[in-house]
Amino acid sequence: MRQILKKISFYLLCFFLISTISSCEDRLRSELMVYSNNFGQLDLTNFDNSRLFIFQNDTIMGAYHNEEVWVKIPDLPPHNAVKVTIEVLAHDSWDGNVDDGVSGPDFWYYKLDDQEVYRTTFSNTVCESTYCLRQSYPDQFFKQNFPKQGAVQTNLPGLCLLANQPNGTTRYAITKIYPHSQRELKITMGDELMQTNAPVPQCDESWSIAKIEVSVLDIR
Ligand SMILES: [Ca+2]
Ligand SMILES: [Ca+2]
Repeated sequence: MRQILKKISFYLLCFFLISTISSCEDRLRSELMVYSNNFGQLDLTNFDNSRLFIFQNDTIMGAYHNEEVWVKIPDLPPHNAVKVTIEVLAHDSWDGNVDDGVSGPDFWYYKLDDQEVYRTTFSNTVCESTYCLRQSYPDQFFKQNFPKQGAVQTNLPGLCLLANQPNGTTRYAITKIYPHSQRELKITMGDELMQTNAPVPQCDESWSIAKIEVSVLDIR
């Protein structure tokens, strides 16, 4: 009896090890970074509606308000998925999920090959017991997270309306993996910002891109 139990345990262990190892092998076969642009080299090859400016000693692309900007990344090696990282700076008084027809919601989204794959909101407001405009990020719209949740940097000044405030710009780094196998990838970034009561809405809230990075993956 003891021998049989030993044998069963042995076979179970083998089965566990084999399934674990093969599932590891099957998940990610290769990953290759094919594009990385932080605009330090002023590289705007294959962009549309791009413009650069210097913010806090860093060259970034923007600022945008109710606009789209896209980049095409050609000549990708064979792959079946892409990992896309976008660093977004939300400047000034983004109002997150507020749905009042005046201040928001304030959407930011991106598309891959003209298909929207990600839509969220950002909120740059304070959060107190009597006033707290929630944002969807780090989830997609509609989720009720706290303002600036998931940010990688919050101590940057605003760009226009909040230019004199030390926490007026929030930096987010969004990394996602998507199925993709075409030789070219088009990334379109855009927003739907609302601020109908502001004399200059672009000054009230806008966004910029600090970095775009793409890796091609082989996942089996
Ligand atoms: Ca606002
Ligand atoms: Ca707004």
